[in-house]
Amino acid sequence: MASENNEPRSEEMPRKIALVTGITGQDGSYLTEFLLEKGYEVHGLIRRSSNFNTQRINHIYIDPHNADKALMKLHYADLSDASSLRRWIDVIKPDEVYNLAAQSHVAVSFEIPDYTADVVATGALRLLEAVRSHTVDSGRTVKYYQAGSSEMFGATPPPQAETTPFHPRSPYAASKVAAHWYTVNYREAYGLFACNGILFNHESPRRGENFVTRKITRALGRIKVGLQRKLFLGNLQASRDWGFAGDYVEAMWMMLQQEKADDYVVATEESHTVEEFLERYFRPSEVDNLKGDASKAKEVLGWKPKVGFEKLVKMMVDEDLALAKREKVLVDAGYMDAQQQP
Ligand code: NDP
Ligand code: GDR
Repeated sequence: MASENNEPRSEEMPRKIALVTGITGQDGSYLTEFLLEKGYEVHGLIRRSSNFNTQRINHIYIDPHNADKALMKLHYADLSDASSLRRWIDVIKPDEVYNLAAQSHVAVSFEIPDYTADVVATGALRLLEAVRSHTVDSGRTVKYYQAGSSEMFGATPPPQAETTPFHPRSPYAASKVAAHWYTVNYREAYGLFACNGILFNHESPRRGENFVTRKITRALGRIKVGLQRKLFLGNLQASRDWGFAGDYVEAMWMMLQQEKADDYVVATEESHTVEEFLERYFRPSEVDNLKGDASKAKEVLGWKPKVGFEKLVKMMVDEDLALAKREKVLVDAGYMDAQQQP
């Protein structure tokens, strides 16, 4: 079970420090909220973008000049830049590192395979190496979490557990398999406290708008208020085990609170299909059916999902309907183009 020493610190106990890559993403935002709630100081690595990319964390951002209250701090870095990773680890001296950064879209990985491998596979290796060399030079202990994926199982039939063989079906999934084994190797070769979470799909109102669940709920809201007429989808035969991102970030943290570093499947153990189909969205090779077996996480970590499929869908539909209504106000006032599609 999770140890208790991560609760908010008393005056004399130093706060735990976490470093989160991918902090601006769906999971990064939920994990940061969770860790701040636990009393951590959270440092996030963000990449430079010509547009602001911090929408998911703006609500928890406090200007660093307000030193007592600003417990989330942001730094520029990139998983393709090893020097930035090592430098920030030396400066921040984290107790825990969560590697959530990725080019995380499976279909897009067929379009940019080289870049996907560089960030997802070699990026993880760069971060592991930065952590390892920092621990050697400083004598400190740093725990590492790697964001693995059910996509690694790919063509292997369900239910998929920790012992199920990987059979990746995309450049993204093959890169995640490499990252998985780099993590195992650093644990075995150097004794690093490094864990792989093998997480099945998890969604939320903060999900990227080109993943299928969000694409559907976003369109539903817009169609309902008259901002959109059609929704184009791909393979509706595909089955996925969909959970709520807020539940899954807790499992990440729990893994790093154990005595021993290990790998865990995190899933709801329920599977559902996508309900519409359009041929032009078919991918070159497709993952048909994913349904996790999370028995180990339940037994060892004491983790279980709080939000089921129906509650998740309702949560996303409600939020996207409210968002579409706000958009409608802007369209009606002439501040936004009605054709502007997500
Ligand atoms: P998102 O796509 O929402 O977030 C990805 C994050 O990675 C963003 O913060 C993004 O920054 C950042 N990033 C992308 N490229 C780089 C780079 N080169 N250097 C530094 N940061 C970069 O993903 P999720 O939050 O949904 O997922 C988190 C992790 O978990 C990912 O590794 C994903 O592959 C994995 N995963 C996700 C699952 C899910 O169902 N959500 C299931 C299993 C695994 P920016 O905001 O600038 O784009
Ligand atoms: P996935 O998520 O590939 O499982 O990867 P996505 O939501 O993109 O696809 C799920 C399934 O829905 C089918 N599909 C469509 N997908 C998209 N994006 N758009 C469509 O219009 C559409 N129509 C049908 C897909 O073919 C697929 O079968 C997600 C990512 O978060 C990964 O980073 C993560 O590792 C895995 O989940 C677990």
